[in-house]
Amino acid sequence: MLAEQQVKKAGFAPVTCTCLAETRDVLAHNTPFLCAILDYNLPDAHHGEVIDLCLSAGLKVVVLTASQSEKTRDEILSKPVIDYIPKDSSHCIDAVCRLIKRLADNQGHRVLVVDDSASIRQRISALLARQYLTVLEAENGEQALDVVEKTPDISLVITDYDMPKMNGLRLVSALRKRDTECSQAIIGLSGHHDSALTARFLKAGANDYLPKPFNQEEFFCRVHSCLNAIDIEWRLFLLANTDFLTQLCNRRYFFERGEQLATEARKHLAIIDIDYFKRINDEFGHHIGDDVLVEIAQMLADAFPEDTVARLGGEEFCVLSLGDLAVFQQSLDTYRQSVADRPIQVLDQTLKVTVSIGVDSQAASLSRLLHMADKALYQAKASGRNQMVVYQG
Ligand code: GH3
Ligand code: MG
Repeated sequence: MLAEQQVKKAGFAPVTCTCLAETRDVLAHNTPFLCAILDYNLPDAHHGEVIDLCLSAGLKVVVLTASQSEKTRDEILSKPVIDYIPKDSSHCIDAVCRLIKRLADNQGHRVLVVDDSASIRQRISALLARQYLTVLEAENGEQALDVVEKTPDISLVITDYDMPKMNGLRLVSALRKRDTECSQAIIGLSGHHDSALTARFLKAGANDYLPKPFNQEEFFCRVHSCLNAIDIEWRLFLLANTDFLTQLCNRRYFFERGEQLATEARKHLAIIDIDYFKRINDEFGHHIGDDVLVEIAQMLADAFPEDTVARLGGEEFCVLSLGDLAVFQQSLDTYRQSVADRPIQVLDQTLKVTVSIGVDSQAASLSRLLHMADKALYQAKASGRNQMVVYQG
């Protein structure tokens, strides 16, 4: 019952069974489950029979057991279960909750397995797939870099050391050299019994190292701790770089992105400012004003999926584009028109909102682009609002 409460508290919807027969009844309904948390010893099944039952129903299985025997542990781990958790203290329920959460979060992660041995790749991939991870494979470092280039959202790379073309250490260094927003966690592997290899992998930038052959439990623990670290890193990145209200990039991200694009020869920048926004707040209240900001921001993000779209502050937004200038200006004007044409529905209110837009594409630096676009925006406001002005130097 404690387990049920804790699992619920962690945000999941458990179905509990107290014996093998009841488990059979529940499975007969074909309900999709994230996983099954099984007690090895049930009143009508003392030898882990429920494990085979759930595995044969295609469920991911985590086993809890009070048994301290090595034999039981080995027997459980010889089956394709996700994990084995000893019931040695009340903390085991915390471990179960952490594991379920990890499994649920794993569904959004891709892992790249790099090894020149097809059978080892296959074995590691099968272990990872058992944990809801999406697995990609490469035969050597060169191929791995190619896969990472084409698949930017890989969270973890597990790489062997000794491979043709590019070995694991060179791959780690090359991955760490890449200048991307979110880096991958890396685990090095090797069958060499060279004690210096651990330090060499870690110094090259790997997060962890495992000698081959490895123990399955240890492997999962290390994979989980890497993915936990990646999740925290990503959450912090989003917190630091996203505007809380509109979920657009924030001012800080925008200026950092501007720095990264400093050497790009062709950049265009637009400042979008809601017209008479203060009146909306005054007339309908701040919360309706907030809803309008969210709606206008969403429309802007949808209109410029390829560009950097940010909330600069207040009711002022910004788009930084590297694309074709004529297409950019046309898209901005289409956006302006669609805002004007589409009354915004918030609660029981229908509001007419317009935006003014200032654009510059001549200045070289981000600060000059902003300055010129701001001048153009001022002109758009002074000429009656609901219009776009391109700065003419
Ligand atoms: P203009 O057409 O000249 O741009 O007039 P305006 O009323 O849009 O501009 P002004 O700068 O006078 O007012 C902007 C208002 O935006 C004032 C401020 O209270 C409001 N504002 C800034 N941030 C937020 C926010 O996060 N939520 C809400 N609801 N209002 C905000
Ligand atoms: Mg305004």
